Amino acid sequence: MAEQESLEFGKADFVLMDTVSMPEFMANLRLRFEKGRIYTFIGEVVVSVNPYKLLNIYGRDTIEQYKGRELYERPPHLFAIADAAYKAMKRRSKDTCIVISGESGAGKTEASKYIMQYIAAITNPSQRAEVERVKNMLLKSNCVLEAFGNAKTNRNDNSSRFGKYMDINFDFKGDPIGGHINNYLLEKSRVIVQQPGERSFHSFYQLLQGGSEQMLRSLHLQKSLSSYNYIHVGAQLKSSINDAAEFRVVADAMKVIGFKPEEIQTVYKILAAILHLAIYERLFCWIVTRINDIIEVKNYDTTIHGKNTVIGVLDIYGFEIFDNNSFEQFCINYCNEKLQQLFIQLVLKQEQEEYQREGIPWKHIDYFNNQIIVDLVEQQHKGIIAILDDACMNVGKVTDEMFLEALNSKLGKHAHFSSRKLCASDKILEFDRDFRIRHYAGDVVYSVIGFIDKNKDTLFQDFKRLMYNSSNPVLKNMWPEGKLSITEVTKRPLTAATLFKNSMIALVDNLASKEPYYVRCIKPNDKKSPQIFDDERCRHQVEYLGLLENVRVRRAGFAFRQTYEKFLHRYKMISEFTWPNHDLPSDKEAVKKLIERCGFQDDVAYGKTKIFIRTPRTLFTLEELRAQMLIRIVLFLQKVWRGTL
Ligand code: AD9
Ligand code: MG
Repeated sequence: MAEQESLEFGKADFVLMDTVSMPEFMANLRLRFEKGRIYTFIGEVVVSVNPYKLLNIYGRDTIEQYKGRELYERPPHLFAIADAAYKAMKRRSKDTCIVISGESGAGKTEASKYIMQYIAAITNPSQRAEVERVKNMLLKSNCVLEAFGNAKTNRNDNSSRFGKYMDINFDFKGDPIGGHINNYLLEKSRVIVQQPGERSFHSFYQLLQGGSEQMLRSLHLQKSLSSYNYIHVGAQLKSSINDAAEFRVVADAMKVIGFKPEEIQTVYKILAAILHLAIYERLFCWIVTRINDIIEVKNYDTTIHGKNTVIGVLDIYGFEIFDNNSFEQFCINYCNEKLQQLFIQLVLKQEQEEYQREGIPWKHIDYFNNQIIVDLVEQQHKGIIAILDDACMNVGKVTDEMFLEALNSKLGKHAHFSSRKLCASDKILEFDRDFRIRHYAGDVVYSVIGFIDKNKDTLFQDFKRLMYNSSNPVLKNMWPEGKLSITEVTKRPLTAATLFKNSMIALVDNLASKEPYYVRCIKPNDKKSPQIFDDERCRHQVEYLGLLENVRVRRAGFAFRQTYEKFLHRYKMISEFTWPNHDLPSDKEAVKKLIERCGFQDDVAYGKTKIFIRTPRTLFTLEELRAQMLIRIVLFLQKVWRGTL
């Protein structure tokens, strides 16, 4: 449990609440927010509330306080969890991942950047030039991807319009040696249409505001933003964004990462071309591929250097409800359902199932399992994506309305699906346009308009061939399908929704194979204000994120578990009953004896095959005892060897 700060700041770990209730949870969250304590633990999960102001808690001195310390030793912070993930990776050669979730504007992207900065700051103590170069590239890649993949929305001035999962690879010394970025479904329709109050991607404004006169002239662009259809509305919006300054930062970052001058020039040429022509996603994917080419680990010989381990950081678009929700929001919200399901699987479900399996006394804790919504979207043959694909496969003209009709007839009885046709009295829904999904985080009304076209995602083959035949190697690279023969081309490509579904399933499998750490972000108000803690909005997020259930499971639960055999293997030197071998009837009996000997019997439970330890402190005391015994054993052996015994 977290080191207690003064109680005037509230409880540093929700596990310490007197009673686990929503009012007490909210009172603690509010108190801490008002006192500038934006982080609170639930065991190893960090709950973060967006402060909407710069806090002086990310500097070198704070980093030093967290470096190498155990999670519970310091007040809650992103650095504590980053350090825990790093230690698990280094000490136990475990691949770990940090999953950051929360709705749009809750602070995920900022959190991911602080985590990366922390990892960069604590690694490479010997200042190896190559490692420094890698670290610099990894950090700078954020800035480039944000320029091309983020935009001002009504929820967030710097909203991620793509999902990002970044692996950082480490060598046996624990220093970063490379990385890899997976990007998920860019909201490319934003290039052409933006909702009132929103902008297109930052990159366009940066180029027009920050590019030199000469550069703009060579690209046949005018500095006046109002000349361009796609961006002139967004350009009139007031915001805190300084596009001209950002242009230089991004151009510099591309240079540092290792983009060649002619590549950077082509990027801007294409950006200029897009202002006349509907191809941005290709450019974005090419930039990600190019960064990956440069940052991927090369020439790592595991036989010489040992295992190459990974910390993954996931920062994906948050759950969102707009006035007008389309195919993109449908994908984004489905993605959030998948991540919530992973959290349930890992933190709530598996935990409870293990206690049951091991016969540990356990009072079941109820929680809402959103698997039913995940199935509604992704189930084969029956889910919304399957129904959408069916509609797209039909020969002949299929309209969005016909797709809605198919949804109604196949999903009419589903508890989480409705449309105006099915509940005629519902005034919010348009008759032949909208359907509603009851998501884990709230109801969202989607307009079917554009679903079919966006799912088919057709780019004419002639156009791809034209691009492939370009004399510019960068352009050629972006359209590899341009070289396909007619017969290959007529094969039906996977639809956008199915591709997205497959990438989500792969992402969740990947995360589930690693040791997960969680940051759960909360947005305190919808006004981007550092002063307002909107109780209603926060309570809603605490509810749907399942945080109270998380506290209950954690409180009833055990921080550490290990099979009796492995536990003995590690700690048997602590007790004379178990060292060097025990003569008790079973390993379980031997572990019991050892635990009683140390006086920890009140902090453990004995399962069928595993010992469960409630508080981390007990484990750390065991570790200390083990270290002391090892020193004594080594000294003893030295004496034996020297013959001085
Ligand atoms: V979205 O799903 O990409 O639309 P995020 O990523 O959850 O969203 P983001 O990290 O971009 O939100 O945070 C939104 C804004 O809140 C930032 O631009 C900052 O102005 C502000 N913010 C977030 N976290 C912090 C923080 N730790 N300190 C100060 C913060 N400001
Ligand atoms: Mg973001």
